[in-house]
Amino acid sequence: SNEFNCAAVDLGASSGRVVLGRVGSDLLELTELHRFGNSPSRDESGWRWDIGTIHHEVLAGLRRAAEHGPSSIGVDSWAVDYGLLDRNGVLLAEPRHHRDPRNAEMIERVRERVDDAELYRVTGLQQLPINTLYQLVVSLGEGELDSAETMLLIPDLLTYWLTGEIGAEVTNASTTQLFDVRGEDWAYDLARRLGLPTHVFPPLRAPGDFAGTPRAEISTRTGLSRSVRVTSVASHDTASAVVAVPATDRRFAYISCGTWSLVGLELDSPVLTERSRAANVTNERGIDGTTRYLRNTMGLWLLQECLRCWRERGLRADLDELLEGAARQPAFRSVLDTDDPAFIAPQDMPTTIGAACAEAGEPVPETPEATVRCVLESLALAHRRTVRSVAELADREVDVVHLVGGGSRNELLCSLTADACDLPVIAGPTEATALGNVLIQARAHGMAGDRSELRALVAATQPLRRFEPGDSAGAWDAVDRRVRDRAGTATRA
Ligand code: LFR
Repeated sequence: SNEFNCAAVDLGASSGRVVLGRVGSDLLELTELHRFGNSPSRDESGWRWDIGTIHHEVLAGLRRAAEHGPSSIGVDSWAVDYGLLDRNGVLLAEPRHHRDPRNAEMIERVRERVDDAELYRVTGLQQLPINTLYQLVVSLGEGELDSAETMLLIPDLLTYWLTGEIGAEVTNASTTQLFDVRGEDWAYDLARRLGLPTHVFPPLRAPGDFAGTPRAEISTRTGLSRSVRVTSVASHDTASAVVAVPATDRRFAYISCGTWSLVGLELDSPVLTERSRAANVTNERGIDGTTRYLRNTMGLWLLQECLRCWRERGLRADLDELLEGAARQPAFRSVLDTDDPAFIAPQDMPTTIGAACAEAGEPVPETPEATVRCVLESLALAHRRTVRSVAELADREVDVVHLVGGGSRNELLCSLTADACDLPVIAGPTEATALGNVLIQARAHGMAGDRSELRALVAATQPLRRFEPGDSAGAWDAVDRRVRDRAGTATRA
C-alpha cells in the first residue's frame, strides 16, 4: 500500500519515547509505543547521563516497534552532549551533562585563546556554557579525552549502537560550537588552537542519509528485521521540531518549547554580524541547508525544577492545579530576566527565583502559584524579546508565532506569549519533534516533498490551537522597560 511505516526514537532531557509513525498522502499519525523518564545523576566527576538505561529503554521501545514491521528507524535527541569511544568502540564514560556547573568556568579559559568575535565568526554560535566546546575543555583537564578515538553526539551514539556505523549528523554537529558555519565542516583549526584532539570528530552526514541497518545482535534482541533502514534524521531535536512547524508561509517565528524554549526563525543563510553576536543569537543548521537562527531561552526547565523541589519538600505540586492558580494571580507582580545563567544548573529553583526577584527589586513570590505566575510571565517576556530581536537582526517580518512542543499544552503560557509578542500564537503540535523525525524518514523514502509540503501535511493532520493577542500591549511594553531598567542597576553574580 502507499503508506510508510517507521519508528522514531525521540530522547528529551526529561523523557524519552519510541513512537510509530505512519505517513501517506493525507496521513501523518503517531502512536506512542514506549515512554520513559530521563534524568541525570551525579558522581564525584559531575553530572552525567545514565546512557545504559536510556539505551535499554530504546531497545524496549524498538521491540514493540518491530511488531509493526517498520521500514525505517530514526533517532533524535537534545544537543551538545556526547559519548567518547575508545579505539575498540567502547564507551569510555557516561556522557557528561551540559548543565554541569563547571562548564561555565571554561568560557574564560577559551576566551584567553580565541576571542568571542572570532569564535562567532567561525561557528556562528551563541555563547552558552552548555556547548560541547566548553564541555570538552573541562574534560581536557581531566584526561578523559586522551584515550578517545571518537566523539559521538547522543543520537549518533544510539545510531552507532544500532548499526555499528559511525557518523555525525550535521544539524546536531552544528550545535557543538566546533562546526565551521561557512565551511560546513568541523572547525579543525579552532579545535587545534584550543588543544582539542580533532581525530575524534566523525565524518558528517545529512538528514535523510542512510545510516546503516540493525546489527545481528540488535535484530536478535528486538526482533527488528536486518533489512530495516536506519535513517539519519534532523537528529537535533530542535531541528526536527522546526521541520514540523505547521507554517503556511515564510513570515513566521517559532518557539520550540520544552525544557528549553528555542525561539527563532528559519533563514536561508546565517547572520554573523557583530550585532547578532552581541544579542547572542545562534546560527544552527536546519534541513535543506537552512539556518535555524534562534536563541535558547530558559524554557519549562524553571517550572520543572520548581516542581521537583516542591515535591521533595513534600508538597503536592500538581501542575494543572498550579497553572489554574497561577492564572488567577495578579498580572506583572514579579517578572524576571530569564537569561541569567544562574538558572541553568539543577538547583533549588524556587529559592533562586526568590533571590533573583529580591535582587531585581521585584516582590518575592510567596506561594507556589505566585512563583508559577512569575515563571510564565518571565518566559513570555523572553519569548517577546527574542522574537523581536531575531526579526530585527535578520530583517524579517513576522506575522505569527508557532509554539510547538510540550509547552503548547500550557494554555496560560500560550496566551501570555500571544499578549507579550502582540501576535497570534498557533499552538501545536505537541509532539513536533517526533513528527519531524518521522517526516524526514518518510521523505528519505520518497514519501513527501519539500519543506512547505511537509508543513502543509502537519497543518492538515494535527490538532492546533490559535491564541489571539489581548489588549495588554501597553502593559507589556511597560514590563519590558521595567525589567530592562532593573537589569541595568542590579549587580550580577
Ligand atoms: C532542546 C535542546 C536545545 C539545546 C539543548 C541542550 O532539547 O536540544 O536545542 O540547546 O537542548 O542540548
